[in-house]
Amino acid sequence: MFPDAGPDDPTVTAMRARELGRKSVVVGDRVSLVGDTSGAPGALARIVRIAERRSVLRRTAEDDATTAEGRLERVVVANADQLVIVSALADPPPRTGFIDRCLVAAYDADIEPLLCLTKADLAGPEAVLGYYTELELPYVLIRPDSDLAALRALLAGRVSVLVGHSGVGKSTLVNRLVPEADRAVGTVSAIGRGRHTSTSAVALRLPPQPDSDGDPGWIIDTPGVRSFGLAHVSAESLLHGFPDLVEATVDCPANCQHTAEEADCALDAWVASGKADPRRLASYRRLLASRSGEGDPREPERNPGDPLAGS
Ligand SMILES: Nc1nc2c(ncn2[C@@H]2O[C@H](COP(=O)(O)OP(=O)(O)OP(=O)(O)O)[C@@H](O)[C@H]2O)c(=O)[nH]1
Ligand SMILES: [Mg+2]
Repeated sequence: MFPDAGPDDPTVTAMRARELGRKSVVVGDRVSLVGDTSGAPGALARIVRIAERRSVLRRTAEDDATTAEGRLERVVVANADQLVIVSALADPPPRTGFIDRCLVAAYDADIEPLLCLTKADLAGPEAVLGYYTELELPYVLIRPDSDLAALRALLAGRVSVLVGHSGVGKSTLVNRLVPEADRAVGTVSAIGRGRHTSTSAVALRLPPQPDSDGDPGWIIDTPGVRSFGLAHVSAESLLHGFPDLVEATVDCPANCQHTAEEADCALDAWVASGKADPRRLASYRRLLASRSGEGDPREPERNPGDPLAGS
């Protein structure tokens, strides 16, 4: 029904047909085309059907579902198999609060997470990796001269989407993986923020590798985001982004909300006995609070003494 075009097939320009109504087409969608699919100059095809999506990665502008912004839900991509959470180790500095949000979104959408730590030439990964010790989270380290074979192996055979703050090096990485991609790359300002160089998401076919005859996969570059709002994720599902904490909650009283105000929440004892990092519990509770409108995801939420914690 939706055969894949091969690498040598022409690039077809298509527009959404009126019969699709208000349904929007997003990057990663598999579609049926009619009309001129020759790819010749000036040829225009029409998208008449969108296939059922295997996965949908969403984010909201804010965390609080009671506000208009919180209800503004954006589909980032469809049909991704892997969420590559790109975080620089410096310039801009890593924010585990942001990574935690991406992990929640990945588990919620049933997309496998991969942590990609860039700019490893500028700072070491120990602090970030230490925070995730309990989580069997796969990760790769990237520096300008690093060999990308391990990353290519993790990307092979699937559709991966890169997400991260502006300036962390997503497009730089895409250009290395797909030399003809020619994605614009930006600079990072003195305050350590990128300039939102990429303005739209683009899916690119990864090139075949000489030592492998399998499908090299697809990579989707996306514009940098300031926050990853989670208003669409239920309080229950938030916990799935914290597999190191989940187990403790079987000992919670019925209807425990797991907030710091809950006198008998079993998470406090779990952390106190060293079974999980207290910073992970603090991060989970910051997310819970933020969803009920007590925090603003756009502001770095820092814990005094924990420079990694912002989002
Ligand atoms: N030192 C160092 N700099 C890097 C590395 N990767 C990327 N950069 C630099 O970081 C800056 C931002 O890179 P981009 O690739 O534009 O970042 P981006 O994540 O695509 O940013 P947006 O499109 O704004 O979301 C550029 O100046 C890159 O040269 C790295 O591994 N080490
Ligand atoms: Mg970019």
